[in-house]
Order: sequence, then C-alpha cells, then structure tokens
Amino acid sequence: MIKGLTTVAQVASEEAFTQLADLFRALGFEQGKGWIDATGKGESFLAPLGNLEFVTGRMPSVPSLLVEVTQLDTVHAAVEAWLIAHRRTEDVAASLSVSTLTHWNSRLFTVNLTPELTLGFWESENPLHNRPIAVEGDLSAAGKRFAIVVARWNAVITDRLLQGSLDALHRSGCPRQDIEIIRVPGAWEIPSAARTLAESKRFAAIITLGVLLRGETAHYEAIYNEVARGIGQSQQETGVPHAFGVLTCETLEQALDRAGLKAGNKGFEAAIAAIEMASIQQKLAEVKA
Ligand code: DLZ
Repeated sequence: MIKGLTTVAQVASEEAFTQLADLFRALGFEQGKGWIDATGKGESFLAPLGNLEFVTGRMPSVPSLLVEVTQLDTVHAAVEAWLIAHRRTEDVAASLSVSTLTHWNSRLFTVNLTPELTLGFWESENPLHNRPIAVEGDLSAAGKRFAIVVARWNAVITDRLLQGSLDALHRSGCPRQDIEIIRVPGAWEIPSAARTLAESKRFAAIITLGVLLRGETAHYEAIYNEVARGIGQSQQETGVPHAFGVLTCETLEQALDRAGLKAGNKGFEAAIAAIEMASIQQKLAEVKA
C-alpha cells in the first residue's frame, strides 16, 4: 500500500528556487512532476529509496533531510562548485562542511543551501547498503526436480558437462532421484526433448547440454541458430526455465577448456542458473498468489 515519502521545503525567493532546481538536476536527481498554480509552484525531485526514521533518545547531530549517495567526493565537488557560483567567496566555507566519518560507518557532509534548507549528503562505507530490494533466486535445489538433456555427439565433452551439472545439483541439495537425465543423439535433437519434458510440468527447470564444433559441423551456424531458438522458444512457451549449456567452440581443445579444464565447467554453470531460475519462478508464483 505504501508508495513513497514526500518532504516539502519552502524556498524564499524565485531566484533561489531556480538555482536549487538546477543543482538538484545537476546532481542527478530524477525530475518529478512538479506543479504550478496561482499561489506558487513546486519542483519535484525523486530518489529511488525513501526512509523515514523515528529517533528516541539523543538525536544524531545531522540535518533532518539526508541524501544518501554514491561517490560522495564527486557530490561534494558539485555542491561546492554550485556554492562558488551562487555565493560570496567568504560564505562558501561557512555553508559547506568537509566530509567526515560518522559513528555509523559512513561519511557525511552538510551544506546550507538556502537560509531555510540545510542538507546532509552521506555515503555508506558498506557498498551493499540500501541495495534496492529485488526478488532474487536462492541456490537451493532441495525439493525440486530437474531434467538434464545431454547430447551424445562429442560425448567426451558432454559427459564432463553432465558431471558438472550433477555436481552443482547435488551440492545444492538435489538428490539423484530428483534428477532425470535424457540422452539425445546430437545438439539438433535437444530442443524437442527439452520441450516434451517442459510440457510434462514435472520439472522445476531443464538443463540443456551439448557441444557444437565449428570445424566439424556442416551448416554450423544454421544448426546453432535452430538449437538456440528451439530451446529459447520452449522456455518462453512453457514457462519452465531452460538453462543453456550448449557450447559453441572452434576446436575440441577450446571445448575441453570449458568443460572443466581451464575455463570452468559450463555444465556446472548452467545447472546453477537453472537452480536460481527455478527459485525465482517459485517466488514470483508466490508473489502472484
Ligand atoms: C551432424 C552433426 C555434426 C556435423 N556436428 C555436430 C556437433 O558438432 N555437435 C552435435 O551435438 N551434433 C552434431 N551433429 C549431429 C546433429 O546434432 C544431429 O544429431 C544429427 O544431424 C541427426 O539429426
């Protein structure tokens, strides 16, 4: 139900009003709708997050209006440049504080922009502070069923990809009995098998594994495009996540590198993506319900 917070600040003169609006635009605030009527006008500036804080006991010695930013030093320089442009030199130092460390692991400076308006700008030392809330999948595969469609062509590689996928699923809590492995002749056959499995609605996600070697594959581009399109289409039309673990490589050596030798194991990575997407689908379904 709650959508946001609005705070209203009065500005004495038209000139200060225009200058402030220019500063806030220059600082990167998103412009809101604003308003104008016979009694006055308002400029509106939006921030991605709002925070209303009630305090009991000792009030922190900060302005009541605080703007959380990234790159505090850049903001400080922008505010200082604005003050230099709009104030007498001797007033600039009096209006703008230096950035100091706070006792809550942040840095903060204050600026007196107009006689009525003092702002605090601050940056948390923790880069993850106030990260926008988002629906994120977790990496638990327990209680979900997964299907792996794996091509037999280039089995020396695809077997390693399969091992990588099984490793990721097991380590994430999915026992062997909750995993179905379907072997198909080549990459070309992956989409139709994946689609049949997805349509059965028995699986939280499908993991597709194959290897196309450019040097050895006639009509390589055509086959690759069709395999990618078919897997994507199956995912979109069934709503069941499909992880794409079909390697496209120039050489066998390159493929081996991506199957656990030097460049990770793409089967493992595909399974992790499948687990995460299965969790996201579950959470989105819960949000809808
Ligand atoms: C025919 C063929 C060729 C030339 N190359 C590959 C490849 O590099 N990787 C792969 O997974 N499959 C290949 N195939 C087999 C086709 O995908 C398909 O299985 C056959 O054409 C039978 O339909």
